Amino acid sequence: MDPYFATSDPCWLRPENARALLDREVVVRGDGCAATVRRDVDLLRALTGLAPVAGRGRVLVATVGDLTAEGDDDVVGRVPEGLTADGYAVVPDDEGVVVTALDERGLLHGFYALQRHGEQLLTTDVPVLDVPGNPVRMINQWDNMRADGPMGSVERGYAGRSIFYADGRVVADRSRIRDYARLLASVGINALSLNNVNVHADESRLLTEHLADVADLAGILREYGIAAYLSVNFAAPIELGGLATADPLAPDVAAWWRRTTDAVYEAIPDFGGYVVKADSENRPGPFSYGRDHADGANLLAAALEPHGGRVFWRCFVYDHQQDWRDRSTDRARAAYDHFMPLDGRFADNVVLQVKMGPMDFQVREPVSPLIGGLERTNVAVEFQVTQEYTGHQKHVCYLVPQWREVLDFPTRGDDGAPVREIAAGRTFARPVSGVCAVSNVGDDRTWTGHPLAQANLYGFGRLAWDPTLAPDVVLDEWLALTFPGADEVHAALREIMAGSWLTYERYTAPLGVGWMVNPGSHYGPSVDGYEYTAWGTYHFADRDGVGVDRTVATGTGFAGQYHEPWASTYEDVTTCPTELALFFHHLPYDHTLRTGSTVIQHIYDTHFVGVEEVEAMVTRWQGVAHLVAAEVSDEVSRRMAEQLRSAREWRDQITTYFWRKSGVPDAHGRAIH
Ligand code: GCV
Repeated sequence: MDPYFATSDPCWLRPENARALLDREVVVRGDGCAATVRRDVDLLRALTGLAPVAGRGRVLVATVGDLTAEGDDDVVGRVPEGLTADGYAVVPDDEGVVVTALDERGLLHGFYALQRHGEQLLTTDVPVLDVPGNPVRMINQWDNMRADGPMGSVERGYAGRSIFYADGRVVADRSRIRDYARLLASVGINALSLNNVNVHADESRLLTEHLADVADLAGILREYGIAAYLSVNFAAPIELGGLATADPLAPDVAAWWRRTTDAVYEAIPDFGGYVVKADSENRPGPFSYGRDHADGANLLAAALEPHGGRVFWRCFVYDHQQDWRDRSTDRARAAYDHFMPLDGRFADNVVLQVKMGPMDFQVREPVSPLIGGLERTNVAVEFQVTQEYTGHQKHVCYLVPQWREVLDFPTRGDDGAPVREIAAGRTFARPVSGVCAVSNVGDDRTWTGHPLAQANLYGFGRLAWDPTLAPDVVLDEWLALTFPGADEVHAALREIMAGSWLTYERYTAPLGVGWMVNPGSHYGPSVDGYEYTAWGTYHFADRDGVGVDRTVATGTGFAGQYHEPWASTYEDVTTCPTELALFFHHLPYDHTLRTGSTVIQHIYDTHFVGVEEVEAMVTRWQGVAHLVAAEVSDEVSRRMAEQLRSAREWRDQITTYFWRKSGVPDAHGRAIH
């Protein structure tokens, strides 16, 4: 029998959460994802010893097609309007409930919903419908095949080594991968890219030499309704094919991609497609041949198109060899400047994958203007679940509120479409749009290093499925499933986690200016760490003020990339949201913000308050730590101690730096060094 989280924490899939389901007779029809449901029910019964209890009723799991074929017209007639691919309905009948769907993936999602909502859903007396808000719900692994490269086993990974690869090969024991697929499917993820977007020589060969292993991984994912994708090297025709060029307009290059892609589909008929990072941070791309990114993306799209595959083409394209003396070049502008002129030129199976902000997953950024700008191109908004700039999974930082804010932003201004509608492809009929996120898991027993960081993986999946879910609702779901029955623990963790993103923002880089982290690692404070580098990530602090002038009138013009009213709102310092004041403006320290506080006093206040909030978190946690299993509570306690140390270091470096620069003392006379 397959293992069920044999070597790891089951996260939110604790077998006891299935009790209400297992108390009932479960009848499953079908042989695709339905077979997975059947097997998981058997596994759960074996693990818990729970058998159907007389009088508790039965749960029938079957597609609409199957019900119709069996003559269950009454149930089919009561399926609510609006069922779509991957979605499910739960319909009460005389014997209990029927979980039904148009396809077997939907059955799988319904099965996990029954575990999530238990008795409440199993005893519904009205039919319930739940369909995904986004067609594409993708996770990107940044996993490398070797651990000895500069970025280790998982680039920006904070939870141990890759669960997929070791020593240049796909791991032999794939039970952990199956458990991961189960976790992802349980929150509705339907696509997974298997390797780092920085494709090194080993990973490049996944496409050719290691194809049998990839097919095996794709087979595991298929059982859980997840399509496998590979990140590919744009220069693969040279690297793997021995050609002299990777020019997207060269016929032999196109032929190589076609042949190679045909072979992939022969091995994996339902392969999802490619993810590409090109002309970005030393990755090869079409620019080397005087071509643009539409030429590049369409090359791969043409190879994938006959098979129904897609290209996720990343828009993280900027000059990372900038001269810090040059104040006219602005990294924030880059994605829009490169891709907006190409809108309408991309093939139908190209999806532009746009990071949520114009820079790089900072704790606070405005929404990328490219998301609202594109009108004739599929878009997927990219989030980062791994906590690269938000505390490396040593700090508690529940990111769902940040993502929800991005998804709610009415970026197109007057036509009111929030990012979530654009990502869902509901504006301009873009059928393969959606959301993607960089994974935060590794082979750590808890999957995520910090046990509380599991909430971010859970939360991303839930928001990808339903982008209107409230962050607190998602948090409550996660708490109930992860710490079943522990009300005191829930109350404490709710307080600790709900506002932890804003707390993190308070004690790190102020007012949207970003960075101020140690170069390379991106952990811990170093105010000038990136100030005189080529990365385009500056704060321009001097004795008079700080911030980046991105206005049209006097700055880089970035504010002008937005639709109205945002262009004017950001342009004008009196209307620019306070939390983005230094992202858009270079302001004197004595400038009075919309909050009534000066810039310098705001910096002092938020940093002292941020640390006080972490101190309160630690105290709150200490009050309930003994109620949690020791292996979890020790891990949380250890990491919280580091969070407190680090937050104090941030506070002290930032307040001291700005006091020394400005000479303005703290109005409240607190200790600055
Ligand atoms: C995978 C940032 C990270 C890199 C990452 C890159 C990207 O620059 O620091 O590690 O590379 O983003 O998203 O491609």
